[in-house]
Parts: sequence; structure tokens; C-alpha cells
Amino acid sequence: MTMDTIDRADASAIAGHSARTPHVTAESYRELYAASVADPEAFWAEQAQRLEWSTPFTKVKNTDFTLGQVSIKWFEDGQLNVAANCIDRHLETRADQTAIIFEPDDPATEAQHITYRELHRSVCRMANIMEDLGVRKGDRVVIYLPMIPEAAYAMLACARIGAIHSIVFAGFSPDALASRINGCDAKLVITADHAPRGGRKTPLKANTDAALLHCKDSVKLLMVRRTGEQTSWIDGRDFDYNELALEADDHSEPVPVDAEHPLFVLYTSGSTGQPKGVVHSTGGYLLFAAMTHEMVFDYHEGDVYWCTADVGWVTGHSYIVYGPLANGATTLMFEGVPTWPDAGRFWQVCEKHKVNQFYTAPTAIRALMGQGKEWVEKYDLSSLRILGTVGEPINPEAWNWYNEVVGGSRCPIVDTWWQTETGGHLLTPLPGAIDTKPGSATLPFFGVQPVVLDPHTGEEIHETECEGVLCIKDSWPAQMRTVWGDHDRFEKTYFSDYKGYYFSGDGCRRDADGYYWITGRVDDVINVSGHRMGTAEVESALVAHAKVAEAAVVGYPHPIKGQGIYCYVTLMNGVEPSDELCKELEKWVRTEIGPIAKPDLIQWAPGLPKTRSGKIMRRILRKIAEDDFGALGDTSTLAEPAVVDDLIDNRMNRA
Ligand code: 6R9
Repeated sequence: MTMDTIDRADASAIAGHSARTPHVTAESYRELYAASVADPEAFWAEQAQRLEWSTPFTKVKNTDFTLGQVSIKWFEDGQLNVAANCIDRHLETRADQTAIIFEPDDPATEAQHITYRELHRSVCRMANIMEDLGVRKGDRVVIYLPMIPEAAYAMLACARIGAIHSIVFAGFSPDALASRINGCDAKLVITADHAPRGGRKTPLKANTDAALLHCKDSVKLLMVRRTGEQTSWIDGRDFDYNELALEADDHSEPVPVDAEHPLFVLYTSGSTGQPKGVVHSTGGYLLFAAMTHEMVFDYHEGDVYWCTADVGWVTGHSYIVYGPLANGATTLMFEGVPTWPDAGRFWQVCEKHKVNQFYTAPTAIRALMGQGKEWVEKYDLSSLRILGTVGEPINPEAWNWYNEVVGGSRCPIVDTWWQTETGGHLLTPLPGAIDTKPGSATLPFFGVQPVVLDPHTGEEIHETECEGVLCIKDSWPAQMRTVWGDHDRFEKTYFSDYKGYYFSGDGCRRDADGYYWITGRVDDVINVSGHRMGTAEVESALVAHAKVAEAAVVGYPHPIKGQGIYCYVTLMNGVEPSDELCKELEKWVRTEIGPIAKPDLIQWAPGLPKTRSGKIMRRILRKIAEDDFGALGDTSTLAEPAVVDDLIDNRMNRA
């Protein structure tokens, strides 16, 4: 990478635009970073003062990455409450400031501005309702809601009483919901009647009814009225939030919990088996979410900040709710989609609410880029100061479009690399401090020590320019603590392949300037429109169909989604392939997992390439799906080489 492709971090440009000085400069980044890794205890002890502790901590860091005894604790003898930090402590100075702007799906419906005072009341009411329904400190509550303010109320109400929430994305199926309710043994599910999105409606209450057929009878359901339409009702099990909120006391004392008390569990896909319940802590998580939100988005008092993610994903947890509210920010919650009623929707919302920081995913940028710049140019985007991206590698073409067309070449772009497991940004530019290069997540955030390992030897590569697997050498406060109910799986997944390191599952390249370029997953996880999916999950859904004998699923390059889902399907003896069956299987996977898992391409495979020991050779299947079968690599261990020729001849993704 040559210097001329560098986009200079121009502190004066940001400052000039907003009459503000960025939080971090090039010099202070270098100094602070060096200090943060030289003496993490001192660095984080000082940073932790940005939170309000009900019992101050005396211990800072107590972490061990040794396989067999992995343990991660930060601020372990301190106590605090997340809701008190995100709401109560702001009341003295900003009770009348907007905490949440709610922009509904339908642009004809008015937006809501919820002040910190109102947020406080609503969260207290929700906390009291939950307590009346029997939820206690440490209990799990599943949240299955649209992007409405009640989703934030529910999260913060759990935090207020020390309950642990687990959000399930509203696009997931009843089966996926049931497995998560059962996985964390939840006492209560909070849902809505319907979820309006992009002019359509998802019947969340009906989905929850279907899910609860597979759960314990004792699980209760609290329903928020979003559309007000009729739903089924089971007396004694179902409770009406809107009715109960009229009566509920709007005072509730926040319960101080240990810094290590779990704040939430969030299920995410891995390369094998069922999704894992990623457990995040209270103190370290909140500190890191708040600090990264402030520095990465160069957030200043009075800014309007918008992250377009869904609260069902980790990005929504850290960067719609916890980080911004801990900083006393105004955070925008958007219920809709980028392309409805038209491709100008994002920019119309930016203009309407004078958004200063805008944070979205490459898949949305690519989709909007395809619609043409006229949609962007219709709106006044002069309020924008910082543009962020997250979820997958961003191709330089999309980066440049985002920079020039959306940002008018005056807004620094922060390409933030992180994961559900990391809780917050690990590799990211800091506006005003770190020069950017299109497609690179640049350099580590404070306290984060990335290393590149040789995948074959497991040794750290010390040369600056190199390529390998991305691991992290030491702990950071928002690191996940365990897999819910399965600490062994936690150790095995993240600490066993490369001893002594946290293994991210991503490959990366480091250039001569020490910049990191994420090359994508090195395991069987695919990234479809920024959503993580285990190929194993789609495979097990396919083979659960009566007509399917075997299935193998891989990713392939997709112009908008980043990766598409390519399925090789072997049918049961005697079953004939047909277009109808193809449609039936697509629909089947949609209902088993959810619309985001719908196969893009299904190829009928009379046989799958296997080793003599019966292992499917995914490497070969990936190459065929990528239409790159000229370089299949070593095929000498194939049991039946002829099946490969058939798959190549009938491949779906011809260039
Ligand atoms: C926050 C989030 C994590 C995986 C991660 C990586 C990919 C995320 C990225 C990126 C390149 C970026 N990823 N951000 N790849 N550049 N800026 O997305 O969490 O859903 O757990 O996904 O997403 O492959 O390992 P999660």
C-alpha cells in the first residue's frame, strides 16, 4: 500500500467543521497506546473513573489465557449498576435532553424524542413490571422486540434489577427463539404484537406462541403493543405491557451488582453446532463500550449519533444502547430499512434529525451505492461529521463512495473491526488521530494487542508485513467471559488452537505501516450482509428436511451481501430434483432459522467430495462455489474424484 492512498486524518478539518477539538490526536494516540499496553492496570484504573461505582474496585485486572484455566476478571471487587450509569447519573445535568430519538418504520409517522427523565421513568416502570412477574437478580429474560424504545427500556430494566437479558433478533424463527429461551433457561420473554419493518409486518406474538410450545410452562410472556392489532392471548401466561405500565410505579432503586455480574447473553454462530451464548460482564463491558463510543466516533456533548444496527446484534447492544447512553448522548433508534419507502430513507433521516455520527454496515452501503448517488444528493447531509462501518470487510469501491458521496470527502471514516465476543471495537481508526486507508481497519484501540500468527506453526510473526490468523495477546475489559453454561466450549473455541492467545477466527494481513486488513473468516462461519452464520446451522436445517440425505454449505462472493449462501444438496434415493423442491428447501430454511439464512444458490449434488475417512472437503466446495475450480489444490485424498467433475459441470455460480 503506497502513501498516496492514505486518507490523512485531518484534525483541523473535523475541528473546523464542528468547532471542537477531537478527543485523540496523532501524538496522544501513540503515547496513550504505549501507556495502555505498558501498564494496563494503571491505564484501565484511570479510564474506569468514567463510570460511577457504588463500591470502588481495588483490583483492576485478573486474567489468564492458559488453556484449562482460562479466567477473565476486571474490577472484580467493585460494584455498579449499568442503568444508574446510563440514566440516573445524567438526571442532574441533562434530564430534559433527548436520550433516544425513535424514528418509526413509516416516515409518515412522527418521530419520538425521549428525554433522560422520560427514559428513567419508563425503565423504572418496566423494572417494576418485571419484578411483579417474578424476575429477580440473576434471572434471564429473553427480549424479542422490534427496534422500538421499549427494547432499550427492557434492556436497561434488566440491568437495573440485575437480571440478565438475551436479545433474539426479531427476524429469527420460532425454533431459533425457542432454542435460545431454553438455552439460557429464561423466566420471561418480552415481545410485541407485530414488528413493522420495510412496510411489512412480522407476527412476533404468534412466533413467540409457537416457540413457547417447546419451552417450560412456567415461562411468562410480556407483550408490548406496537401495531395494536388483535393477537391470541393465554390468561395467566401473557401480560400486557401497555396496561401494566399505566399502573406501575415509576420509581425503582438500581441494584448494585459485582463488576463481573453478567449483563447479557447473546447467542452467536460458531463453526460447529448450536449457536453459543456469549456472556458479557457489567463493569468491563460498560467501560469499554462507553470509551470506544466516545473516542471512535469522536462523540461530543450535544451530538446526534445514529447507529443503524438492530439491537438483536452486538452492535446494537454496545453502540445504540450502552455506549451512547453511558456517555449521556442522544442516540437514534431506527425501526425501518435502508430501501423503504425508497433508497433515500437513511439520508432523509440524517437530514431530518441533523445526525452527526452515522454508523452502518458495508452491505447497506453497497446496496445503496447500486441505487445511484441521486438518492444521497437529494438531502442536506452537512450535519454529518464521522462515518462508521462494521460487520464485514468493506471493499475500497464502497469505502470511496461512502467517503465521497455520503461524506462529501470531509468526514473521517472509521472502519471498526470487532466481534460479538469482543464487546467493542478492537481495531479501528480514531478520527483526527489515525490516517485511514480504504478497506483497512487500521490500528488497535487502546489496550488491545493484536498479533498475527502463522496458521501452520502457531508462532507469532514479528515482521511488520505479513499475513496469517488474527489473535489477541492479552485481555481487554469487554472481552466475553464465558459461553453460557459451557466454559469448556469457551476455552476450546477461543484458546485451544493457538495456546496463550485469544483466537478471533479471522485471517488478516499487516502492511508495511503496521495497518491491519481483515481478510475474512478462516473457519466455517460465513458473513451474509454482516450477519454471522455457521454453515453447520444451515446444513442441519437442510438435512432435517425429509427429502434431503446430505448437505454441505459454503459462502461465495456476493456483490451486495458480501457473501451468499451456496448449498450442495444430495437428495434421498428416489427423490427427483425440481425447481419446486428448490423453492421448498429455500422456504424450509427460512422457517427453520429465519429469512437471513435463505439459501442463495442450491446445487443438486449426486455426491459430495469426501476424504477416505468420510470428511467433506469443504475447501473444494468453496472453490467451486467461488467459480475458481482451476485451483482446487491437493485432491489426492479424495475418495471418489469423479464427484468433483460433476459438481464443476453443474456449478451454479458461473462467471
Ligand atoms: C461487530 C460484529 C464478527 C465478524 C468478525 C469479522 C467480521 C466485523 C469487521 C469485520 C472486516 C470489519 N467483521 N467487523 N470484518 N472488517 N470492520 O460484526 O460482530 O456479528 O460477531 O461478527 O464479522 O469476520 O469475526 P459479529
